[in-house]
Amino acid sequence: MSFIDMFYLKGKVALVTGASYGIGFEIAKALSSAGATIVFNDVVEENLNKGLAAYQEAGIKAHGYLFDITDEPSVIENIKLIEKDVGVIDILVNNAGIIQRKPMLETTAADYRKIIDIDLTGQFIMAKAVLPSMIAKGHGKIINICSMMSELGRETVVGYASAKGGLKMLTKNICSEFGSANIQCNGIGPGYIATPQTAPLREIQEDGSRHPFDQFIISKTPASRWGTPDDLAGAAIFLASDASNFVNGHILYVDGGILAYIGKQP
Ligand code: NAP
Ligand code: GCO
Repeated sequence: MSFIDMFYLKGKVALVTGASYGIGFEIAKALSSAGATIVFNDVVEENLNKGLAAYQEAGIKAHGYLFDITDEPSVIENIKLIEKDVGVIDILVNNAGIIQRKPMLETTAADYRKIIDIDLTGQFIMAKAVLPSMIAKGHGKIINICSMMSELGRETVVGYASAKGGLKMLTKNICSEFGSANIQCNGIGPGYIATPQTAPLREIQEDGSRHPFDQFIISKTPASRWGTPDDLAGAAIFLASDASNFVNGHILYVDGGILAYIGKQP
């Protein structure tokens, strides 16, 4: 297989969830640059429309669908629509997700259930919805967007870390159950990436100084910088392409070295 053929996604349909902006949008752009047809969803119509405009501005004819990844009947209905409108999904990127930052003792069971529902159960629902057609087609790629919190805990993100830890094991389980059907299910574990989700952690303080957490992440990252969503492009193309056909159940951390590093001495 030539180098180009190994990474080329022409003829492949990629569904990236929650990809109107942020990490999902950049991953979708990357897969499009490798030749894939892009489908994405959002749960807020206004954001879906903004996403469609952003893809158009980037020269990408993306197909947008409005549905909540936690609503299984709606997911099933929309996957059928996508298969009719665009084609069978070859690549699923489970990107959609939320975070809630609150001390555990202030986190209600309802708070916790909501995070688990969106950041873990939603990914299960999406994978279950696309797997039958992937199996029938004889191949498929599922990429779950994990996190530093798939490996590490930290105060105030108990629900998120529980979900992302579970997402690592969902990835390994899909690998185990469907590897024989030529389905590869892997994860991307981004480090700290500058997106709307982490904007509160990077706010400039009243005295003009950087947010304490911002300074903390800089000290914990060998690359001494936050990641940007396009830092994830290469990993996404690799895990979506034939170049990774013998990679399965793996979480590829794209974190600037955070997980390898004890942190800069204060
Ligand atoms: P983001 O900017 O908050 O974007 C999240 C996207 O998910 C939004 O488009 C949002 O749509 C969508 N979404 C939320 N709930 C949904 C639902 N129930 N159904 C469908 N779509 C839904 O987040 P991000 O920073 O790009 O992160 C994307 C993924 O990477 C998340 O899974 C996150 O946990 C993970 N991650 C982020 C970082 C980081 O540092 N930023 C690092 C590691 C992992 P609306 O805005 O319309 O609600
Ligand atoms: C937080 C951040 C992180 C990032 C990401 C790191 O509050 O700690 O939001 O959780 O989103 O998951 O990999």
